[in-house]
Amino acid sequence: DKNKQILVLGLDGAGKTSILDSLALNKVQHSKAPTQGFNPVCIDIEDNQMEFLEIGGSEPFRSYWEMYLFKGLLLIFVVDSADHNRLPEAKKFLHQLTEANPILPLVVFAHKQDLEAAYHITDIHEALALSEVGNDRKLFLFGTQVTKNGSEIPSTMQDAKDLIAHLAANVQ
Ligand SMILES: Nc1nc2c(ncn2[C@@H]2O[C@H](COP(=O)(O)OP(=O)(O)OP(=O)(O)O)[C@@H](O)[C@H]2O)c(=O)[nH]1
Ligand SMILES: [Mg+2]
Repeated sequence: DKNKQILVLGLDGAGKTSILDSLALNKVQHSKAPTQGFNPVCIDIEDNQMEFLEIGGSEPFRSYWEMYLFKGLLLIFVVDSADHNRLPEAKKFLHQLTEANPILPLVVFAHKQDLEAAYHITDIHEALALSEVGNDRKLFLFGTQVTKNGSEIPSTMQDAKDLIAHLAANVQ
């Protein structure tokens, strides 16, 4: 369905814009400002144009997340792996979304793996209770990071990009 988008959600500061801009350029690009509302980004992947839609993670914008679920081909949920205090909050929102749509494929980015305090993906899996997000759902978890502006994106992000393209082509 050409009108459907890949939704990119997660708490403010998790790294959504930085991830999208880096995936679009294939070079690390840190975001310069928090997203105020909506941030649509088109990314070319293997001859296909894919439309991503980030919705800002600050409180005023979170009420829109669930409303846009129906437009989602798949959900990318980004967490700051080093922001331990807010993982329970991230989990709460993620579970609200997954309960609202029990089949939407889910790709979790355990982001900011470069930070000393970052939790390993196994701890993120636990903290977000990913084993409880539904048996009928495709679920993937990547440890990701963007470091120096202009550097190559890490291979796990390239892998994630390829997987997202594959999923988007196969779920309707
Ligand atoms: N150390 C580190 N910092 C990162 C990484 N990715 C993003 N950041 C920083 O985290 C901050 C927030 O990044 P954004 O991409 O704006 O986060 P966001 O999820 O889009 O936030 P909102 O738009 O407010 O919802 C910025 O200062 C980024 O430079 C990363 O992998 N490692
Ligand atoms: Mg943003």
